[in-house]
Amino acid sequence: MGVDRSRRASWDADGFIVARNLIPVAGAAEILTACEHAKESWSRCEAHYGRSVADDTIASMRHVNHPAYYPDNPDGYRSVANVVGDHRIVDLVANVLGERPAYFCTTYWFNPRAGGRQGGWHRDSQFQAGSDEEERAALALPGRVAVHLQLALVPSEDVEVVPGSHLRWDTPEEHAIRKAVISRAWESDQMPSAVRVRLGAGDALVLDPRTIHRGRYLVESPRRTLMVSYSRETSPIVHDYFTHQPWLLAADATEGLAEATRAMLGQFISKYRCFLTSNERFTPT
Ligand SMILES: O=C(O)CCC(=O)C(=O)O
Repeated sequence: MGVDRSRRASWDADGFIVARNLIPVAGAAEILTACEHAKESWSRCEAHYGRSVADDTIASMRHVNHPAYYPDNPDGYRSVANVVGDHRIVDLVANVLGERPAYFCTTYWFNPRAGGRQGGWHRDSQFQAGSDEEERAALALPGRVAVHLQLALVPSEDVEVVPGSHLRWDTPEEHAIRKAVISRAWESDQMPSAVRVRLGAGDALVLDPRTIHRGRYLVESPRRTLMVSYSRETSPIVHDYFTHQPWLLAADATEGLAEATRAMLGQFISKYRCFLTSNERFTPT
């Protein structure tokens, strides 16, 4: 794996990078067709719940690489599932992490049919921590590093980031915005120093979720983005709706997938095996 030092330096300083034309437009179009097929199937029945969780305002589905969403479409399944181990993606993530990444989840982002909104500013850590003290402590743990790789399947400008915010705690102004979830003031357009990321089809955004960031969910503005989330192999096990992927234990789950994807999923299974057999129910998020 060759390290692109300028990319790594941008990542270290800003907490995100953009890789233009990571996947050719035709390749992005093929993945898009397959994801749309999966979304149709998911909107009828979410596989973990066994019933629909979709409504007109929803803007994402998790586990778009679940084989249940591809009945009679094995080619579509392969083209989405193989993104997880695609060397262009894995090498890019390895470049910023400084080590081979460990897969943990896929998400498909799309514009909602109703209830458009600007999206809430957050650090992902705020959804796991009970207090600011806990969140500050979690942010300081190197093992907690995760990476979201967003592959745009159509052009979109729906993610904003505060560059460098992963390296420090909030200013009072940032804090007041991102913690104002109930009043919805976290959807403010006044976040200081925010930059909007513009992506063409096939471009990738790699984002450190410790940054202050948000997605935007506009009805009239098409968005179709496949996100693959990775952490470090040594990151702590977190068993939740994101990582609960028991279907991967089925003998034929990874049959026919690319060797690199099988290796990536195999590593995930080894780490999570004893949790994947639990009957715990998680709320889709
Ligand atoms: O891309 C989006 O819409 C939001 C992504 C995000 O905030 C996240 O996954 O933490």
